[in-house]
Amino acid sequence: MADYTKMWQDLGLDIESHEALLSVLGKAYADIFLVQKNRPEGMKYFDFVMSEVHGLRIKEIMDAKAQGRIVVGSYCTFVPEELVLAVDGVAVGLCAGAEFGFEAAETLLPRNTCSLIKSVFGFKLGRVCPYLESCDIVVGENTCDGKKKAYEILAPLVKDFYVMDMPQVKSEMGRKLLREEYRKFMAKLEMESGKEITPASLKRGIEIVNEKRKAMLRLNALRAADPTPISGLDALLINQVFFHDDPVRFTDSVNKICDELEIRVKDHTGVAPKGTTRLIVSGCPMAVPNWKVPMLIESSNAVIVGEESCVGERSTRWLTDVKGSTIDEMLDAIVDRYFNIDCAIFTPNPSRVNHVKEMVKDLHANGVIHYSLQFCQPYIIESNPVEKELEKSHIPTLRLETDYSQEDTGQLKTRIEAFVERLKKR
Ligand code: BJ8
Repeated sequence: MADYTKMWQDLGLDIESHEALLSVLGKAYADIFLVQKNRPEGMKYFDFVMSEVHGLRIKEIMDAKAQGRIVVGSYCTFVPEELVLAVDGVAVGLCAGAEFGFEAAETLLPRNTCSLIKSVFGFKLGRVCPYLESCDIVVGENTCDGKKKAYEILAPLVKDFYVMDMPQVKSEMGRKLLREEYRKFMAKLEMESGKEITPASLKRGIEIVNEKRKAMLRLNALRAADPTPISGLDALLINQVFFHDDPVRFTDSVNKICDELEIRVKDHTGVAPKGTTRLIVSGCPMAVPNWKVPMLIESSNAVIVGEESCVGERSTRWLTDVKGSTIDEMLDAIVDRYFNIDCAIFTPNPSRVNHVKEMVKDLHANGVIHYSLQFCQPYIIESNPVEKELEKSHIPTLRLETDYSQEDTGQLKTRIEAFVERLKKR
């Protein structure tokens, strides 16, 4: 990587802590990803993106800012990239997947806060995230109680923190609320960017994001093959890069790897032998660099073939209808698309478990690992009925609850191995 110290200094990063973080991440990446066997050639692009994730990509974002484009960061898949693109902005997902700065975070938050939220604070207080520091607007959404209360404390620490309210029920009123919030967000984007959203610019934003999602749907479908042509770790990585990369270049790179995977499927080439135990992971999102559980699963004679998660299918499913020609029609189509997202903050939330069942069937999975972050009430509470419903449909399920530390890896590995053994005996 070139020397980006000056750029990081200008962004106000703590250079020493940032270097330390990058060196830990670089080593973890090499130990987890680069040691995998039979990786598709197309993963080289994503390896490159990861090697430059705080370098070249940030440089591109700074160049975009210099050209007058705004940068909008978010912590949730409910924030529509289509709208940001409609003002020619740059949308970035703000990663919160590392156990960094938790001690500082716990001076502001209770200890029993989920790791994802603590990581948001750790990155901010430790000044180690160039994405967060380059944002013109940071959007916080009123989803789970942990996030919405934590955002009250985060808001004064961030340059322009914008709160988006969120429905909790899939009702007509809920839909109206989401539409109104998206409309208000459009006005905010127009004000900050100084650019008007036109039918043409909104359509363009929708089309770019649809293409990105189509590429991901193509990738997901290819994982139905046995042997599976790509590891769950690599697929997760692509899902994580989904939130940072330039959308057009990302789409192109995913389609390229899909071309390669199609040939692999035809040739019966896979990352693990045919008949390897196949698992779906369902639950909380795994933001970069949260790779712990997938790494444990795939080193236990199993392969992950799908992610029912916001870093996974909840972000990539459903395209936005492009038929509309007015802003109102297109906004309705965007609301229709996003209102499908079956996050556990919704009550009730039956479509989520139904989709897990569909994924098991379509991807020929042998079982499901339900992944919850400790202290995440929505997903932990929902894991019980989800497990019951899946077991009723004869889908073996293992519920895991963990955090970002490495302390429980031995215990998790033992449970995962026992689960994989149980599946093999069926
Ligand atoms: S749409 S899943 S990205 S809210 S793990 S912070 S839920 S206590 S992240 Fe999410 Fe949007 Fe929903 Fe998706 Fe709270 Fe749970 Fe922590 Fe979580």
